[in-house]
Amino acid sequence: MKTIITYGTFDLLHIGHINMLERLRALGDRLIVGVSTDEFNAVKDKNSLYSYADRAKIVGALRCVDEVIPENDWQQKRKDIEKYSVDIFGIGADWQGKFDDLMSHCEVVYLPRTPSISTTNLKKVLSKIDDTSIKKIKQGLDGVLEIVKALE
Ligand code: C2G
Repeated sequence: MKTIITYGTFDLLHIGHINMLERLRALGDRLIVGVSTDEFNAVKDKNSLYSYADRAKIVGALRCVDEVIPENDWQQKRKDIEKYSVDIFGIGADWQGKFDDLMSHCEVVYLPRTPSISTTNLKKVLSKIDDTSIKKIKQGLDGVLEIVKALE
C-alpha cells in the first residue's frame, strides 16, 4: 500500500485543487489530505470563506481522497509521515524546495500548479458581482428572452 500525503487550505475548491489531488492520488494507493484548520489559516495569513469543517467535508467527499486530517501547524508533517507510514509527500510547485527536509522521511514531489486559477482570483471576481451587476445581467437576459419570443 503506497500512501501519499499532502496539505492545503482548499478554500472554494476549484479545478486546480482537483487536478493536484487526482495527480497525487495516481502516484499510489491511498491519499491523505491535511486540511488547514481555521486557526492554522490565520498563521498562514489566509482567510477562508469556508470553515475548516466545510472545507474538510468537501475535500473528503472527493473520490480521489481516502482520508482527511486537520493541519494544525507547520511541524506536524514529520509526525504524520511516521504515523501514516507515508511513502510520498506531494504538493504544488509553488512550494518548490520548501519541504526538502522531509526527504529523510519519505519521497518528496512538487507538481506543477494548474495555471490561471486561484482562490484569491475567484474571491476577487465574486466580490465584483454586486446588485447592480446582477440587475444588468437580468436586463440583458430579459432582452434575449424578448427576442426569442418575437422569433417564435
Ligand atoms: N494548487 C494547484 N493549482 C492551483 C491552485 C492550487 O495545483 N491553481 C495546489 C497548490 O499547489 C497546493 C494545493 O493545490 O498543493 C492546495 O492549495 P492551497 O489551498 O492554496 O494550499 P496552500 O496555501 O498552498 O497550503 O503546509 C502546506 C500548506 O498548508 C499548503
